[in-house]
Amino acid sequence: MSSKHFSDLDSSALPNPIPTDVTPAPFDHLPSTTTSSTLSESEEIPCTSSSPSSTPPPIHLPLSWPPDATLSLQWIHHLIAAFDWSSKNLPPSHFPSVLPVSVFDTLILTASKILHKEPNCLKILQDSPPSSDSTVVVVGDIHGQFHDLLFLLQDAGFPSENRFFVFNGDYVDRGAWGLETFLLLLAWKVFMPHRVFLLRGNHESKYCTSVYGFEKEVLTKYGDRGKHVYRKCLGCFEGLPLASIIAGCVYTAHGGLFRSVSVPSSKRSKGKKNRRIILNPEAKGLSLGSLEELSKARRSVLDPPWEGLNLIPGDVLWSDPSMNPGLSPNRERGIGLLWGPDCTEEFLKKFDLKLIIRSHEGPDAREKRPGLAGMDQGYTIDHVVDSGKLITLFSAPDYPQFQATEERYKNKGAYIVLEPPNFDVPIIHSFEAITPRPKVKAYYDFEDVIDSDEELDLASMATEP
Ligand SMILES: [Mn+2]
Repeated sequence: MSSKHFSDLDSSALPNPIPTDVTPAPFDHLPSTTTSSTLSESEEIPCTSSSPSSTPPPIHLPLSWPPDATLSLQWIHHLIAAFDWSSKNLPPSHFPSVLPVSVFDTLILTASKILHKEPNCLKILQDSPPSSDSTVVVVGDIHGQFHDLLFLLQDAGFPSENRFFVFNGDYVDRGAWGLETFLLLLAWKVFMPHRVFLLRGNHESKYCTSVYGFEKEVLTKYGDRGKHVYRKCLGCFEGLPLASIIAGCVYTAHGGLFRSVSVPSSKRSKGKKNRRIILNPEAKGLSLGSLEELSKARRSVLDPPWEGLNLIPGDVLWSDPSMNPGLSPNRERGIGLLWGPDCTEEFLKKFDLKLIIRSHEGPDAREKRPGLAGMDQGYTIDHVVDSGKLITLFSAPDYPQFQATEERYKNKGAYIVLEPPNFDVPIIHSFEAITPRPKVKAYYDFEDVIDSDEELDLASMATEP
């Protein structure tokens, strides 16, 4: 395969001068500090960034798959530098000159094979005792804000033997670099499949990506091959696991808790091998689902259903916490549940957990949730109960990228670090958005599309093939 230095590219096609000697600096414009805090200490402690990783060598474009078919840290450095550079210097339609369809195909196929084999609920650091210096970084919604993700990775430190990452979904939509974001995370998954874990968000679906920009982004970036690329992305979304349990004590999922879809059958068949499961999908008699039920749910669906028998994936991806007790249908969203502090306590206690980390609500959503805190610091502590806590974590600062009003939320993003020995005291790092953000056009009509994901158009989902 032929490869070029940046300087070999056809400069007439490019809006900005081509750098001649490209030693990319993917982490320019970094804010100088972040803040971190633990739940037990309310004062803010300056967070020292880990030292920058070794400077990558000059990049050759287009990128090619490694000849020995094994991804390396250097390849990921190249991918980061190439995406960062192209996002600032190339029109979106030139994306195949950075990552050809053939390389995309190999990356997504390799990642999909790994992801599809993973269980619905990943057990992280559970089977073997973690080494004393293992940490886990948990990340919330990113929504195509690629440069903010680069900052987060630099600030938290890259995934490594001792640094696990759990991403809580919503990689794409709204922001202009969902493809770069998702592909970078897939590359990390392929490179370190037992250290990097990618959970599904509600936006990793056909419905959301057709409304909030990712489909159009892919069609714009890959032109006549765009439909093929989009289809492959949807197939990969279907394979993403739904939840994780970290060190036996922290449950993470994009939306959160979920209903039980089965009730124990009558005494007659109790204890028998052929014990029957009676499905109970009706809203009446809603009860909290178990981890066993979660493990049995069928997650390979383009749009998790809001009715019928397979409700657990939709709940896990779409539900929200509430200050009102009990479980109830999530009428604002049209899918999923609302659950109260009593449900958080029941879930934590039943499964011997200390913490729930969920995402899914940004500053726009929180504006409409009286009783729940705003998202200006990138996280909120929603429930504090006897057995532990429920935290909402949102990692897209200055969100959404495109807004119809001058006034912005100016929210920080945040990520959480869990440390040994117990992994149950979250250390929260809040960070500012990268400025300036490269100027690009939105891939959806952000002036018309509603702010948060409320009022899901169920009718249009129902007609999807
Ligand atoms: Mn979401």
